[in-house]
Formats: sequence, structure tokens, C-alpha cells
Amino acid sequence: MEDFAMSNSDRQIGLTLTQHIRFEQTNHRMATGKLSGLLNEILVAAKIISQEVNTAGLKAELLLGMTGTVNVHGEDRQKLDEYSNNTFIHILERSGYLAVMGSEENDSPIPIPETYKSGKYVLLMDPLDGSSNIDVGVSIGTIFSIYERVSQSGAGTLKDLLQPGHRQIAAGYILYGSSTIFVYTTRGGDVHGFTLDPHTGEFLLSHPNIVIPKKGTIYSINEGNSNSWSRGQRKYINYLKASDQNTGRPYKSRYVGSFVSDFHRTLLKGGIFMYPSDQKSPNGKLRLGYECNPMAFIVEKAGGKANNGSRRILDIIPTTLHERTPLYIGSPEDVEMAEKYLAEDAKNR
Ligand code: AHM
Ligand code: MG
Repeated sequence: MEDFAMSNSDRQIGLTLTQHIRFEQTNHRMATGKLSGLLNEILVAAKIISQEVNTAGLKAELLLGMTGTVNVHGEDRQKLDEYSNNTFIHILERSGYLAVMGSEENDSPIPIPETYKSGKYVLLMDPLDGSSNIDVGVSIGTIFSIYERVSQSGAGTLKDLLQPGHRQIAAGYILYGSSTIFVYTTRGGDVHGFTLDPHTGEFLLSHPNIVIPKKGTIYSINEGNSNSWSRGQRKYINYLKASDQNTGRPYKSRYVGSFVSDFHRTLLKGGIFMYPSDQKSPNGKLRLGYECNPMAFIVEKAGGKANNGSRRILDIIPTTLHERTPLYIGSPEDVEMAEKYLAEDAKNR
């Protein structure tokens, strides 16, 4: 006779993100209902942005192209960047869960207006990452990172936003790609991915308990910058390109130029993503608070590693809201190998 007993994986079929967040909470791995509430607010903003990203080409006048202003990094601000930032801010500021926010698009911390209740969490975000891909239909994403505030009371402060990444209590990203995927983790939980079902408007569990392969066969880096790389960096990439069956080389090269997409592929398939320091950008390009830390938190939870070439990303103490750091992130054996090559640079300094 056939066995119709339900396995754990059967039980997870059709599990919505909202139900999953609630389960995580009742499993006592997530301390309070308040964090669940905050994650649910992020989910709402993600659904709105996903819808706008998917139909942006049909409202090109309104949603594509430049706003005519520049952001804090001196980059031209895109209409969809601004739309996403405003959507997140307006939904989250009235949620009652946050004391302050920080965004790639805002020079300074974003206070919670006095008309709304303030809460015990603080949030850092890159509301729409991969700006250069917005107008060309290539995958882009949102990244978020959540901490408990360290200030005791009143309005949240910059200090609340400058905590080392190992203090994160939750982090995640939303990939607006061939499908919209929401990946998140919490301090006590594993890494889980959900795919948006466009018919029901629900995120359904599609990638439970993500574990990154110990080693991959793909590297991801902007090779256009290779002339300004350090000697160790150049040697490492040459090593990855050399043929050796035993170690699966040469590695394949893949670079979307949207961090969320490049990271998502690396998380699922293994390998390494790098945005190194180079002569033009000694601190690399990516920002510690709302790009590197959340992905480092996720990758470590999935069994991977993230460092700046020599130091664990999650141990860096931020000094400014928009500070940048070199990044090596992915399968543990690949990140360790990169570290070995980069150690040579340190010796020669
Ligand atoms: P953005 O936040 O302005 O979109 O910049 C970050 C993006 C990342 O998504 C991506 O990994 C990187 O910039 C690509 O940079 P480059 O074009 O220098 O390769
Ligand atoms: Mg960004």
C-alpha cells in the first residue's frame, strides 16, 4: 500500500512567507511578534515594488530614466530608485516597529515622524540595488538589514545604525528577476527563499534551508577594472582561469552587475563574488551597512564566508552610514583561497 504520511517537506508545500514568519516566531527562534510584524511590512513594500519593476516599461515616462537629481554618492538618481525608496520609507515609518532608518538614497538617518509610534528596531536598506540595470530589463533587487536599537529612548540615532554586522537580528533581499524571490534569515533561523506567485500575490516557500556549496566553479567580478587590481588579486583570477580537473578549473565567469542577482546565484550554486579594492577605489564600491553586512549575515547562516580580503565583514565596526568595503563572499573554500592570494599583497606592502 502506498504511504500517504506527510513528510516535513510535504508540509512546507504552499507555505506562505507570512505563515513561515509566524512559524519561526512560535518556534521561539524569533524572539517577538514585533520582528514578524516588521518583516511583514517589508513584504508588503516588496510586493508593490515588484509590481512596479515588472511594469515599468509600460509607464516609462513615470518610472524609467533619471530624476535629474543626484544621490549622496554623486550618482544620478533614477526614477525607480526614488519610487522604491519612498515606498519603503512610507510603509515602514508608520509601522510602529522602527526607531530610525538608513537608506542608500538618503544622506542622513531617516527619522520616524513624531505623528507615528516609534519602535525598538532600526533598519538599513538599499531599496533598489543595481541602478545601471534598471532601464534595460535586467534583474535588480532590494537589500535590508535589521538591528535592535542601542540608544535607550527617544528618536533613534546614527549610533543605532552604526553597529557591527554580527549584531544583526534579521536580514534579507528581494530579487526582481525572471521571478520575484524573497530570501531572509533571522538570528536563530536558517536561510529560506520564497517565490512570488503572480496569480495569488503570495510569496510561497520555494527554497527551504538554503546551504551554499562548500566550493563552486563560478567567479563573479567586474574584470573591466583588472588594470587597477593588486598583484594578489590578479594572480587569484589567473589561478581561477587556469585548467586543473581536480579543482574544477577553469571556473566559469558570470557578472550581472546587480549585486542581488550575482549574490543569489552564488548562494545557490556556490563560487565567489568579489568587489575588490583597486587603485581607483581603495575601499571597493559596495557599502558595508546595507549591501555587504546583510549578505554576509545570510551567507554565514548558509555555511559560507564573507570578508574584506583579510577580515570578517561582520566584525567591522562602521564609522559612517555610507562607508564602503572591499568584499569577497561565497563558498567557504573559495573565499579562503582568495584570502590566501590577497595575503601576498599584505606581505608586499
Ligand atoms: P548601486 O547601489 O548604485 O546600484 O551600485 C551597486 C551595484 C551593485 O549592484 C553591483 O554589484 C555593482 O554596483 C556593480 O558595479 P560596477 O558597475 O562597477 O561593476
Ligand atoms: Mg546599491
